[in-house]
Amino acid sequence: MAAAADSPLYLGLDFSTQQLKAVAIDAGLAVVQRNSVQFDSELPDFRTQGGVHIHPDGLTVTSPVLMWVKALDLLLDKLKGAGLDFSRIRAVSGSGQQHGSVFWRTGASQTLDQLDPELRLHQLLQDSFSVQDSPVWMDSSSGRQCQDLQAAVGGALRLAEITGSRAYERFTGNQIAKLRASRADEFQDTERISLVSSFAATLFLGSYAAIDYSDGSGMNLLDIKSRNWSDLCLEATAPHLNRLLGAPQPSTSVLGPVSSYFVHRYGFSESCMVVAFTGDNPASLAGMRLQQGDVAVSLGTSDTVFVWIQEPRPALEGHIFCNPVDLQAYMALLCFKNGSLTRKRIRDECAGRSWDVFSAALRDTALGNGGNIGFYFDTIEITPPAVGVHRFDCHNNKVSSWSPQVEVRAVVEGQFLSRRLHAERLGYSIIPGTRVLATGGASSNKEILQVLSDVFNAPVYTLDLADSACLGCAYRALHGVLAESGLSFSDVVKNAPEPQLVATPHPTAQQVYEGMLKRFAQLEEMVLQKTCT
Ligand code: XUL
Repeated sequence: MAAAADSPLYLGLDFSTQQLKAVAIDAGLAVVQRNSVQFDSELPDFRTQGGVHIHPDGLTVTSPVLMWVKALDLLLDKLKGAGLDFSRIRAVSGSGQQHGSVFWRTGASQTLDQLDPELRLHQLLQDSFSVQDSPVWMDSSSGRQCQDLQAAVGGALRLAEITGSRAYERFTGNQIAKLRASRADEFQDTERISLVSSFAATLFLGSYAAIDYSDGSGMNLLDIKSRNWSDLCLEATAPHLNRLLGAPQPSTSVLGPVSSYFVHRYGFSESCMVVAFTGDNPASLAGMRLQQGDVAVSLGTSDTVFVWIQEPRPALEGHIFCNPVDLQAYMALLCFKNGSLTRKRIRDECAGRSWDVFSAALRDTALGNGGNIGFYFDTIEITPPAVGVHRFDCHNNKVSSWSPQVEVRAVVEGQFLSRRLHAERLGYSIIPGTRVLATGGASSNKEILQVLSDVFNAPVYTLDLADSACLGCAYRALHGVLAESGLSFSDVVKNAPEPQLVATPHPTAQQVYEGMLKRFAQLEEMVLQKTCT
């Protein structure tokens, strides 16, 4: 049933690397508007490629902060032009690419407080940033600061135990430390540091928005257990950082009403609330409506795995973040560089460049592949840091080749055993009711998903969500205003479209893969020792 023309709406935004997106939903969770602004093509003056500038050193990667501000001006105009009645919006929330940072110049809070609705945000805020080119998640120029931080806190594992991750160059604390050392004057002239998410919330709020626990977990600064800044990490990063960051807050917090600028310029209601913005990965978890026991596997150029975790065990690989929808829980994020390109290479070499032949090979070979196990790291892998192709027979002996059909099954089984092994190492466990949610390009291949289902011994569902982060934020906006009446996030989104069941595990799957997983772990250890020497 269509919602009444004046019924409430909830707006979700996503400031991602290449574009700014918006989704508006009604209280029945139906999408009523979608819109976006592409940075490269719609804001060409900023001369970005893929939304970023890669600096001559090849390591430094930044985005112009004013491009993001201008994109918001443009997006709101587009939404208005498309007929969105802003007065119906009860709450807005959003997400940003994780780890990126925004440096507000001294005096910017006063500017934010008195925004003139006759002018555009990018005109009003052009002098409000001490650093014009914001470091983004693709930056890898802070290696030195990572080493310093790990040394200061007592090693990589200790840092992971405190913050959920060992030091990563893209993590914000290390970017802040680098900026403080390399651009002391700009740093000195900074009154507040935001993440991309809290910067975007700040624009709506007209005052500095808190960093939320979940996105804050991607900084190497937050103690994920106490959910407060770690003094040890702050001190090792920069002086007075506590003051520059402000206190972190739950990701479900209602931060306050939109600023009068939005009321007067766009006709937002004075009572429209801003719900804390968060990182794009936590927001995707909300968009996919992940629950305890579920695992989301995105099968793209690289494969990404998200899991809901109750008892985290931070390690030297992967990341643990505070959970964006449940204050007691956590989420883990794992990235695997060798995903679809590797599957495609094996398809080309062993299946005559045909996905149909590749699928037939999966159908015609037995679960467990006769005990053969393969590791396919065409490029140096992130999880685990190994390289090369390594094949082992059922006696753990190295072999140099297999029949094309065995090779096809080996690449897919090996990849999914690895996804499961590394998720379990961070504290994930399969429980009754576990669902595997598959997204991304390869999620349209039924035979690949059957192997996924068998290896995880759980049903696999697919989700057609091109904009899970954005939709997740529209859900989070709705939850923000309903949470006060005690409703959990899962209560609020229970009527969202259900994912589609595409594969259920074979009756022998558990028996086959339990043992295989143990062997896989031992063999991976051997591969790692070989490639690290
Ligand atoms: C996660 C990460 C990326 C960005 C992409 O740690 O760096 O997924 O969030 O926007």
